[in-house]
Amino acid sequence: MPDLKSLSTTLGPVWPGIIRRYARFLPVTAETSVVTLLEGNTPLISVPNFAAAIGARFDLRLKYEAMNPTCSFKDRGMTMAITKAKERGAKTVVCASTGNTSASAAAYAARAGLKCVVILPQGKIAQGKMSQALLYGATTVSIEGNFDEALNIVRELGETGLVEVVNSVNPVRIEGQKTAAFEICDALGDAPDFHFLPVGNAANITAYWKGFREYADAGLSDTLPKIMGWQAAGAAPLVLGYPVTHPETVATAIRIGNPASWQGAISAAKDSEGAIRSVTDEEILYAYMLLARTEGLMVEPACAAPLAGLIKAIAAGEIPDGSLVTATMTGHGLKDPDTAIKTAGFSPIIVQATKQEVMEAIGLG
Ligand code: AN7
Repeated sequence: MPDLKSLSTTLGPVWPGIIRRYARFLPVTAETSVVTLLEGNTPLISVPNFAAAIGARFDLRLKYEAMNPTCSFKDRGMTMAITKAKERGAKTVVCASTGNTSASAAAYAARAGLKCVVILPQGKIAQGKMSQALLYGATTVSIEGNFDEALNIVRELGETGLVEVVNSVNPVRIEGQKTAAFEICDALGDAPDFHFLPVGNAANITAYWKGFREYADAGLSDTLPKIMGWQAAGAAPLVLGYPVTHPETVATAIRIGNPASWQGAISAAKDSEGAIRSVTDEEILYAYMLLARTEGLMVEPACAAPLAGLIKAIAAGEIPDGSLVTATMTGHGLKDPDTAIKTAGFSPIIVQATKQEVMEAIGLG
């Protein structure tokens, strides 16, 4: 039996958060006062049951970003954005959001002692995300409009010079988010053959491609993956080639009609020899439930877009046998309990508090 001291040695040093871990790739110095909730270091989970269920003859691993402090990948960008906002002496940060950016901004602003304002599309924010913004204490404004309109207002607020914008139009957000690609390479010893992810405002696909390239340039990985981005069919401007005025999808996280990082997304797909495509809400919800029921992994609907995309890519014969495929699960399923309950398709069985009634209800009576 190892004693406690050698056990803690085996476990290695405490994870310091993404800025300290990957400082050499980020716009920080030794003097930077880092605002962190120890985000990053999320698991890369093998999903053999799901892979078998969709007929995959390759190794599939999910980067489970739900394990970040606010339960989405946004924390990687937000530790950077809030660190830099504080460094510059900002007092107030502001963002537009489909829910996860606002949850993350509100949390990191609370941590940093900054005021946070979030602008949200009314009625289109999943309940878990709304609960986060409110409990972290952000000034929360719902507009009678969509995300794209909220982002336009935020850009205008930024031009007043009175507030610091922490949407991904702030380039340090993408710097933080690229660290997820570093972690995938660290876990695998190289880049995967394909990387699948959902696409909304298109910062994350831009960030992953930047991260994979920087790691290869630094000699820390040998290959580059094909980047496969997936939009919801009702909100697929990058697939259509023009902005969508009234985006609609059950995956409210990616209900975005005019992505800010449009060009970054197109370059990622083109330069990596990947693609950006779309899947229907029906396909999204099928993959969402299949992952939960085959692997016990709960993700939010947006994450199921790349999973549904994978099913399509398999059908099209696009993934060679024996490939190594990764996909980002950007946010936790608990963010959107309403869609989970609706999609599950059944309700609890209500019975009297007796053994007999319970036995009957579960088919043993
Ligand atoms: C779970 O929170 O845009 O393509 O305002 O929450 O980088 O926008 C969220 C986006 C994917 C898309 N998955 O990433 C916001 C917001 C989840 C998300 C995306 C989002 P981007």
